Amino acid sequence: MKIYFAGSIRGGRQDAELYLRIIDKLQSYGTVLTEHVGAKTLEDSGEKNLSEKEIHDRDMAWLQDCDVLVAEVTQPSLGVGYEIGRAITLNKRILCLFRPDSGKSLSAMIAGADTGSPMFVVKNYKEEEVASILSNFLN
Ligand code: 6K6
Repeated sequence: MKIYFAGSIRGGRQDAELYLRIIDKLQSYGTVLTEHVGAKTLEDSGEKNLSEKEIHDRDMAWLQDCDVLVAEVTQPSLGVGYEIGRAITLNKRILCLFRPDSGKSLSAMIAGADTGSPMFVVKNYKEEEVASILSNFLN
């Protein structure tokens, strides 16, 4: 299975270590195309020499190629919202993970897109629930 993981980059890196832990769990289900989203520093990601167009075009190619999109949506990010919208149009299965304990409110455009279909699932979660949520969604 090819998994596209989306998480905030320019929207703010507060949750980067959590992204790494989620990516680590996702790797037991298949290939995570976007490991760099959990990178500790931009230098670690090895991406600093790519132009913005190269990043956009490569990420869109990966999005087309993936089987599922898993997005951590607690830290608001224009890029993650854009990826979710594009993935809906591409008919990809999508799991959005949101932590209510953060005190943030999820955009109605994401929360309201969950109509009960297995193609688009929004889960309010605590970190200890990640393993079982991923297992339910990916198995
Ligand atoms: C730095 C660190 C990791 O990557 C970089 C270089 N920039 C990007 N590289 C790859 N994907 C990116 C980059 N910037 C944004 N994205 C994509 O948009 C990712 O797939 C994220 O899910 C999403 C983050 O968007 P912003 O608006 O928070 O940056």
